[in-house]
Amino acid sequence: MLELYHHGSSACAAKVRFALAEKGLDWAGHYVDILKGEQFAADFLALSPKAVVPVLVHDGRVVPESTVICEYVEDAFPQHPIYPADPFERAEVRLWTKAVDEELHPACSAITYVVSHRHTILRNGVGDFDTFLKAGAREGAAARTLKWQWIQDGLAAPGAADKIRLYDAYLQKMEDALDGRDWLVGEAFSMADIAMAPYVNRLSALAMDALWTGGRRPRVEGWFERVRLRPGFHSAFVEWMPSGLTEEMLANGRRSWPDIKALLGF
Ligand SMILES: N[C@@H](CCC(=O)N[C@@H](CS)C(=O)NCC(=O)O)C(=O)O
Repeated sequence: MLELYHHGSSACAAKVRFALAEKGLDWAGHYVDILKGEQFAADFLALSPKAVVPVLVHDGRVVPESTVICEYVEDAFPQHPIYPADPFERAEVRLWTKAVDEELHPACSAITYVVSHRHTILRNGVGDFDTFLKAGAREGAAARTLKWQWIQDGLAAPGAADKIRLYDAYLQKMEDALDGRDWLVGEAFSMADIAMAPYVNRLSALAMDALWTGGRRPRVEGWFERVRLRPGFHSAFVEWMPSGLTEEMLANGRRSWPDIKALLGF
């Protein structure tokens, strides 16, 4: 029995849902509303001391961290492989997943919070700084302080603009990698595409498709169209979005677009 603790708009949770769908695996969900602070409930913190989704529980055994979860399900359930057989291509896939974990995901958190989630969280109630810090104490004070600044100050928060420039640089890295090929690694769809899909989809969810459409990054545009046609895309990315949040993120994204465009210089 596979159980997934997840949230509808979480990029790392969507990555795991996409991997599970592509591998044809069934799972039972436990929905953790991270925009309402449910990640700080004692029973969830016992599974996820950093207070983040996703967490997989397989027959009672706990596997945190989205990339580790995807590697685990590939090892535990070899059917419909999402990692290539060739060792060099496997290394190439891991370079993408490592980049996501180390750089792109933190950049995605920044843009998502400063453009949209801050408005939702402020409306849901964030309390004062001390309460906010204490709620996520296990996550580390530095990460919590950064989130507080994104929520309070938006795009003016320290380092937020740099993270958005880094995000844009990753789209260019994809454009370069897709030269002469349909997928990011080798000839076939793989975990590299699964790992990057939530981050392109996030920009689309924030109405920022112009970062690759209109001739700006045509290979990324074609890639995203192919990704959207994958059998697992709808269940991973669309079905779980909380009602109202899709529209809210689009509206917030459209409002911030002039600032993002100016920041990226186009
Ligand atoms: N490295 C972790 C990152 C997990 C993470 O940042 N999860 C976010 C959603 S994408 C979360 O649960 N945030 C809750 C919060 O920040 O309070 C992974 O890949 O699983």
